[in-house]
Amino acid sequence: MSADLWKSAASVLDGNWAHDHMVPSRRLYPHQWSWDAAFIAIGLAYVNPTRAWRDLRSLFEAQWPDGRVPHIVFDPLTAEGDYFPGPAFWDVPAYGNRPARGSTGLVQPPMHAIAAWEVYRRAASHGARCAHEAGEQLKWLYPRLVAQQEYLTGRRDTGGRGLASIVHPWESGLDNSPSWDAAMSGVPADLGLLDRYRRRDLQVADAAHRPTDVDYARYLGLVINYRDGGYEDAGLAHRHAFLVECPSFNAILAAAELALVHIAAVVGADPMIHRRRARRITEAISTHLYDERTATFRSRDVRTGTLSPARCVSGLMPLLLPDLPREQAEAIMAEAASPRFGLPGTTGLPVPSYDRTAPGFDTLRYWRGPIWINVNWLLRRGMLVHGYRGEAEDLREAMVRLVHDSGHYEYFHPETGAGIGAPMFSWTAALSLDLLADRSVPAYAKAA
Ligand code: 2M8
Repeated sequence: MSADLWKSAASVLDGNWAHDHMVPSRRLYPHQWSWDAAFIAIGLAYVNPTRAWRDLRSLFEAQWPDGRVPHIVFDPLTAEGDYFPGPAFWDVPAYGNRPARGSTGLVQPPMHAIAAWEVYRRAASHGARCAHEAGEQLKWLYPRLVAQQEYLTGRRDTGGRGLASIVHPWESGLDNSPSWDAAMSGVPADLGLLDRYRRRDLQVADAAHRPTDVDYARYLGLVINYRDGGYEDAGLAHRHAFLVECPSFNAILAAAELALVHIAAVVGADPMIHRRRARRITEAISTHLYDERTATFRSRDVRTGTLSPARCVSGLMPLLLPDLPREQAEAIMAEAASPRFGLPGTTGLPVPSYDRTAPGFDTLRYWRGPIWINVNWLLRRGMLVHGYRGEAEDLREAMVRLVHDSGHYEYFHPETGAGIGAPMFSWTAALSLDLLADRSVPAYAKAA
């Protein structure tokens, strides 16, 4: 089974390479996406490390002067009509040596330091010459990764609590998650926008899987508001209808600082700064995003100060952090094992994106129920960080089995395991390679 899966994963990645970057999916997502590039690099490291570094570099070559790494880098060779909202809708001005309309102005979870460190670790295991070459790549990336972190922990700390806020659900990567429903209910939905602009996703994907028109109108309205304010972050609290602190986004932000501890040591920078920052963000997550009453992590609406009532897979992601208090790590494991998520021990499947027992659990609509490989990969990493080796191994096997049986789909039906969304999806293929190679323990895991 593993030889077949390895071959098919490598061939998906071959097929999705577009001159200097990887597309998540040829039809549905024909540009470069930020956090996809990170997950993809982790897998490419096994089959084509040159492309893994190239993909990360292509993304960071589009970094804005303020440090933000755009959530989509547009491929000038892809037609405007092949993705909506495309370059003209975002209308990003030229910056640095980049032409106008080259990217979006939003961000995605900063997975890239983790990816860079994993690609480096893989290269370094091949001897001194490979380690040296990979070290040169890290030297180029390091200041850019630091600038990305500083943007997110600085300008994006709109709540002043030491956490990064997202200004749009798309920034979470968990786009349509019920985690945003409460905050989104306060965002005006101008359905007229959908007369003016045609949704491209509905032409290439099943409407039952995609966000509703009301949600889509809100998504567009939020982009327009941010765009018309020049993508400026100052004063957002007074002029933007959606500001949320997400436990998954912030857990990745802190885990990135932990990866930077290692990267800094390789490039001759000070690792301690990153250690301290990781602790500070972990503390802020632990203090502000944990609901004592239900023993779960939730997203916080910065505008109202309230925690979301929805229990989503994002609430399991703080397990990535080794400094999380023990009782909170145990609470995450209890939540993951409960019928709400049902670790593979009970279902045979990886965990779904939303609470299986919630009335709004939707087996098809993306991020509102289906299983995604990237968040399960992160959950397994968290299990290894905290020494839950048996559970981590069960989850690894469940992911490998699922992709082997159903294919490299974008996501999977949480009851039958059938593949849904885009086929030949890059991060599913890339992370399958990593799961097959089973390099297990992240460098910063707690000693057993
Ligand atoms: C999905 O998001 C895009 C918008 O960015 C979309 O729906 O068009 C999400 O699953 C996101 O996490 C992912 O990065 C992107 C590309 O795979 O698709």
